Amino acid sequence: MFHIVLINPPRRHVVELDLPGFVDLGEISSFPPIGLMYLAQALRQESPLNHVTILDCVADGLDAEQTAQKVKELAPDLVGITSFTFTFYDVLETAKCLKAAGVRAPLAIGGPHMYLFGPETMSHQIFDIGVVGDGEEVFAQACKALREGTPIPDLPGLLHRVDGKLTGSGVAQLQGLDDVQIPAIDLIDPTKYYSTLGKSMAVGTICSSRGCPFRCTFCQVPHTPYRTRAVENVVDEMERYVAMGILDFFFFDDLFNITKQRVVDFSKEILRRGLKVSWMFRGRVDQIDEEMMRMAVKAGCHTVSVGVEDATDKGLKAIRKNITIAQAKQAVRDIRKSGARSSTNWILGFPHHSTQADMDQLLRTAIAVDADYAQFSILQCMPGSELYDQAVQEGGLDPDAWRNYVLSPVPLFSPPIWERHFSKEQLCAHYSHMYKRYYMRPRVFIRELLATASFAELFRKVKTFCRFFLPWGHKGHNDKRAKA
Ligand code: B12
Ligand code: SF4
Repeated sequence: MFHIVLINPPRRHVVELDLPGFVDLGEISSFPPIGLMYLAQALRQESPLNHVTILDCVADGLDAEQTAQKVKELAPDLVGITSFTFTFYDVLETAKCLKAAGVRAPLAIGGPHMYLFGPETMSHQIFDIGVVGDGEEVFAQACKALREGTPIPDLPGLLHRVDGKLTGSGVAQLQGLDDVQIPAIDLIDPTKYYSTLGKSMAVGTICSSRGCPFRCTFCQVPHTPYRTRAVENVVDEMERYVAMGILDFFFFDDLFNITKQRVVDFSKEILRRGLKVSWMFRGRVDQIDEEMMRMAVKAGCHTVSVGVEDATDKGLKAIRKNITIAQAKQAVRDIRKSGARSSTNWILGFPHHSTQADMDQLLRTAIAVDADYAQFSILQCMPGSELYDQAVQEGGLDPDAWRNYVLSPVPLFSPPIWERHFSKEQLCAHYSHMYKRYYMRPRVFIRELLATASFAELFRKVKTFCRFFLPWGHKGHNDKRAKA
């Protein structure tokens, strides 16, 4: 047997802005590490000799040292760790603890972080193998080579060292998703995962597509071609969860409703199989209409989250969102008519947000679109996005800030913000103001009360309200971390 341990590392030092009352989804939810579950299934598929364990330190509440002890007890032949750029400090800490605990197995790293900083990450000699992109095929090949004692192959996206020198480049990309196996659901304990945002506490997460064909200027979603899975295959995965008693689903696609027809076909398949499930998805406003929503709701859809981002058609054109405010209003109306809940996302601090009037307009538009929930965030330009390049060119962002963080991560790193017209502090003040003004409206209170199904839900809503709106509820991340 060749034992591979895949680690979802502790998340104790996530890079984020110190925003008052910010609700981190990670705090009110715990989701299965699906990237690792896909990898695990691909490894098992590659050879029956591969035995895989997934160690989810977030769900198990393990710190880096406890993780290292656990891994040591498992005595693996190969260890893999997943990373976001925003969690890289914890990833490196975990890697160091593994070595300190005497874990000698080769260490591989992958995850969304590697798209942005593959070579920089591999400059930490502690990592033996790096994967940029879809891990299934290339990591299985690397694992096979290690198991059989042959050289690691040269494949796009597979970074490794030959005679101490880093080799490999490019991005690993699966051509289609239909050959990808359903992730290894049996390797996780579904009772550890929950979300207070779903219909029930126990949730399953599914990715029915990868990539996105759009090119919004602020977004650094890995620009890989958009690929979808067949709806039958996605519903097969749902059925696997249903057999384990999980009936509520989050679709983690960047773009679920690429076309209305796809949502209709998916809904029909759920209805055809008679599954009593509930689900929510994230998508675009231009592929929503009443008919599609009615079918989706019939099949269990309860919430739709859409990115609108900016206040005016001119602004939306500037960020290349390819939608209009009229479409956003119509989509929210259609979602509401169908009986589902809607959530909109908005961004403060685009380079064309230059005056107080622009900020007022953003809030006015959000209120006019009037979704059940609005999420505001401050523009964080990440390498890989067009706005990041523009900010660097104009001298608005230090081009080395993120790179230096990756080369020498520090625990309380504050993400660099493009302060083109507003300082970080001013943006944070606008952020708080927008949340207060959006949610302190009688119609929002009434809607929320009418939509509250249980005492537990009411309690959660009151708690969130207190965090935002009462002086003693205001706690930023750094405050929480200082206490930790
Ligand atoms: C779902 C999701 C979440 C979930 C996480 C659920 C979970 N348990 O994983 C939640 C909502 C909690 C979340 C939180 C955050 N997220 Co998020 N999230 C996503 C999202 C939409 C999908 C991720 C996913 O499941 N992809 C599908 C799987 C199949 O892909 P994958 O995980 O990348 O895995 C594949 C490869 O990367 C590789 N791989 C992965 N791990 C490993 C390990 C090894 C050893 C190998 C070899 C390969 C490998 O193989 C896998 C299979 O092909 C992505 C967007 C995206 N398109 O990736 C953003 C994304 C990952 N999130 C992002 C961010 C910034 C965050 C936050 C930091 C936001 C914030 N400021 O709060 C927080 C983290 C907070 C916290 N406390 O942890 C960024 C990361 C950017 C970066 N470079 O770090 C992304 C890319 C979105 C974006 N464009 O900004 N997120
Ligand atoms: S913001 Fe959404 S639609 Fe735009 S590129 Fe990113 S994932 Fe695609």
